[in-house]
Amino acid sequence: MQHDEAEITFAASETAQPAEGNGAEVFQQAILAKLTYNVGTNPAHATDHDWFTATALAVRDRVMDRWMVSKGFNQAGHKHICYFSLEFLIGQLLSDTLNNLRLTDCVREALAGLGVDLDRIRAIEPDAALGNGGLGRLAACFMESMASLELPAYGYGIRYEHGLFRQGLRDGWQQELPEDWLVRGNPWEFERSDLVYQVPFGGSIEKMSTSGGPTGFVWRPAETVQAAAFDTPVVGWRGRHVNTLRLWSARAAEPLRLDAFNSGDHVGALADRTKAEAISRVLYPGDETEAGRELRLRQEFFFTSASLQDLLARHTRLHGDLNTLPDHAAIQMNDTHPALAVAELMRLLIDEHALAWDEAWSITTRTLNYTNHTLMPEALERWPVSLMERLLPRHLQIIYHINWLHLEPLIRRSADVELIKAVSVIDESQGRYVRMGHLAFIGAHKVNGVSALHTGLMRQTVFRDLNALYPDRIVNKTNGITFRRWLHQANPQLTHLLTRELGEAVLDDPGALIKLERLADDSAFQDCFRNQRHASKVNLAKIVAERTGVQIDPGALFDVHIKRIHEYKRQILNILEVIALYDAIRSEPERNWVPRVKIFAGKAAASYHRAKLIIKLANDVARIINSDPAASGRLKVVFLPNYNVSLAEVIIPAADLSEQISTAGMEASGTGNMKLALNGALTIGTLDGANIEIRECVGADNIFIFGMTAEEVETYRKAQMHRDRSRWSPRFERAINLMTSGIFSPDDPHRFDTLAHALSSDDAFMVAADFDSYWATQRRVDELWQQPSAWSRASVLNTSRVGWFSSDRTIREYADEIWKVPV
Ligand code: Z2T
Repeated sequence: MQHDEAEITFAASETAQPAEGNGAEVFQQAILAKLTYNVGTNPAHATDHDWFTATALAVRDRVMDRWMVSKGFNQAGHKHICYFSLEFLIGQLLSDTLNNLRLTDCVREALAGLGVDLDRIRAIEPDAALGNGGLGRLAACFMESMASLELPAYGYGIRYEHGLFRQGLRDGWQQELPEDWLVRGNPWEFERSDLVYQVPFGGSIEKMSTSGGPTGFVWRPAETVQAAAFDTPVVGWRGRHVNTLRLWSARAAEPLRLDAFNSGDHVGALADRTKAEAISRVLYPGDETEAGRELRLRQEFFFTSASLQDLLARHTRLHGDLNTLPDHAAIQMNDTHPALAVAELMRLLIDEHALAWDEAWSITTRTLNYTNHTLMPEALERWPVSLMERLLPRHLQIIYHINWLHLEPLIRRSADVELIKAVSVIDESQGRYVRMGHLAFIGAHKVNGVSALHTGLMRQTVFRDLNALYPDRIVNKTNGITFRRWLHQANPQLTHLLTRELGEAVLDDPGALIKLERLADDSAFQDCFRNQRHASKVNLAKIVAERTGVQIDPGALFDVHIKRIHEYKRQILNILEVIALYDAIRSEPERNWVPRVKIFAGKAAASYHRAKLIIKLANDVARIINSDPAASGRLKVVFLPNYNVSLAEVIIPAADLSEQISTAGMEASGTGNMKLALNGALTIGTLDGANIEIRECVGADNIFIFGMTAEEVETYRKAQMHRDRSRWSPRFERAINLMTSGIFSPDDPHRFDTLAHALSSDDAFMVAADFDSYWATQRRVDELWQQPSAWSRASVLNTSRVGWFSSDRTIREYADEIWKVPV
C-alpha cells in the first residue's frame, strides 16, 4: 500500500528531528552524542558494548519520524493486522535496521573514523531469541515483510526476560544455560509505562440477570496481573514504513502486599509479585510438544487478553462502534497458542461491552483467523477442563456455549455420534480436555496450513470432519522468508554479485532473480559464483575452528543439517549415513572419495531425552572420525553449539548441500529449506512440506529427492512394516551395529542401545525404510560434486528460481485472501 504525507494526520514535522543528512560525519557526531548523553561515557573509556548501544540509539533516531508517520497512517481508518504470536524469533536488529535504512556503509565509515569496527560492534548485540524455531522465525519474517509492504500491522506477544536457553556442550552432551538478553539493556524498545491492562485469573462466576442464555454473568476473578507494553519499531525496506511490535511484560497489580509487609512478613509480601511476574519470565523451550503446564496457559491468556483489550481500546477510540471491528482489524492467531482469543473476545464483547451473543459472535468470527503449523498429535494443544475451570471459569462457560451452538444443529439432524465426538471442542475420550485447534477453527474466518502438502493433509486428517462442516474455511498459505535478512544482509557477497549482474532492482523485486538463469551456464559467471561461495566457506571454517577446534577444508562439500533436533527431522538418518560412509572409507581408503564436511547444529528441548542422546551421538561420531587419519581429507563431522538466528546467518551462505530429510508428511513446511536454496545450496530431501514446492520451482534436475512419499509412509505404517526389522538392508544393519559396537562410545559402549532398540521395535519415523534410498542419493550428490560446472549450474538455478519463497509473496496472499486488505 502506497501512502504519502498528504493523508497523514500526525505530521512528523511537528516533532523534533535528529541532525539532517546521512553523511558519515553527521553520524559520527550523533554516535558521539549518544555515547556521552545516553550511555554516559566517552571514547577513551567506551567498551564495545557502549559503542554498540550508542550506535543503535543513533540509528534508532533515524526510524522515529517514519514510525510516527506510519502510526498516523495505521490509525487513519485503514484496516490493520494484529499478528498474535507467543514467539518472535528476531535475532539481532542492528544489521537488519541498517540494511533496510541503506545506512550500512555510512555507519561503517562513521565508526571507522572513531577507530571502531562495525562488524565487531554488531557481533555484540544479543539475539532476541523469543522463539523456538520455525514458527517464531516465521513471525519475525512476516513482521518485516508487512512493514516492507507498507501494510499497517502490530505484532503482539510476550516480552520474555529470558529467551530460548543457550546451548553449551559438555563432553558432547547438551547443557542448557540461562539466556539473559536484557541484562545490559535493550536499545530498541520503548517502555510504555502508561499503557497497562489488567488481566484477570481464577475466582468464580455470578449470575446477575434471571434471563437465560450465556449473557448476564459476572466474573469475580481471584487475581489480577498487569500487562505493561514495550514497543519495538519494525523497520520496512528502505525505511518507508515502520510498524510496531508490542510485547507485554507481567507485573503484580500490587507491587507488594502492604498488610503482610506491615505485619512483618516481608517475604510473603512479595510472593504475589513473584507469581505474577513469573508469567513473562521465560520462554517455554518446547518445539512442537504440548507444554501442558499451568504457567503456559497463564502466558497464553495473559498476552491474548492484553492484546485484545488494546485492540478494542484503540478501535473504540478511533471508531466507536464495535460492530465495525472486522472492517478495521484482522487478527492472525499464530498456531493455537492465542486460541483463547475466541473466548476472550466474546467475553470482552458481551460482558464488558454489553453486546448480544450473536452480534459478538459475528464480530469474533469475522476478525479472527488461525494458522496451523503441525499435524503431529503430541503437539496439538489441549487443556484439561479442570485446569481451565480453575484458571478461566468464565471462558470455559463461553467455550461450552460455543460448542453447544456448534453441535446443536448436528444433534438436531441426529448426526452420527462419532461425528459429533470428532468435531466437539471437548475431547472426552480419556478425561476431559479443551481442544484448542477445534476452538480456533470454529472461531476463525479462515484457517490455513503452511505448505500445499500440509494444507491437504489438514483437510484429510485432524480437521477432516470440521472441513466437511465448513468446506471453504481451510486455505493454503505456503510459508516464505524475508530476503532482506536471509539474502541481502546474511550474504552480502552473493548480493553484490546479484546487483552487479542484475542491477539494484533485484533488491526490490525477488522475481528479478529469474534473470540469473541465463548466466547459469556461463563459465565466467560460474567462477564468480564459486568464488563468492568460497569466501563464505572460509568464513564458516574460521568459526568452526574457533568454536569446536576442528579444522575444515573450505574446498570440501559442506553438507549442512541445521534445525531443532527432533526424531521426525531425522538427524539420526544423517548420522547413520555418516557412519556407513566412514565404514566404506575405511574399507576402501584408496577410492577418490568426495571430501565432505557434515555440519550439524540445533537445540533439543530440555526434557526430550532421546533428542539429547542424538546430539551426544553426533558428537561422539565426530570425535572418532575427526581423529582417524583414515578419514582425514575425506570426511569431517562438526556439531556447532548454540544454533540461533545469528549462527544461521553465517552457516547458510556457506552451505553446499541442505538436508531436509523429515519423514514425509511430518514437516508442515520448513523455512530453512528456502533460506538454503536461496543462497545456492542444493537440497537433499524428502517429498515433505515445502520441499515439494521447492522442487516445482527449481526443477527436478536441480534437487535430490529420495524416500517414501507421505502416502507411502501411510501405507507402510498401516501394514506395520516399520516394526519389521527383517526388512533392514545389510548396509543399514551394519551402520546400526557400528553405532552400538562401542567404537564411538568406548567409555560407555551401550550408550546408544536405546536408539537402536527404538529403530528396531517401532521405527515410527521410517529411518530404516528410507535409508538405502538416502544412501544412494548421497552417492548421486558425490557424482554431481565431481563435475564442478554442473554443480554450479544447479546452484545458480536454485538461487534464481526461488524468488517465489519471499515472505512478501506470502503476506500478499494473506492480505488478499484472508485479511482482505489492499497491498
Ligand atoms: C514450530 O516451529 C513449528 C510448528 C509447531 O507446531 C511449533 C513450532 Cl515451535 C506447533 C514449525 C514447523 O515444524 C515447520 O515445519 C514450519 O515451517 C514452521 O513451524 C513455520 O510454519
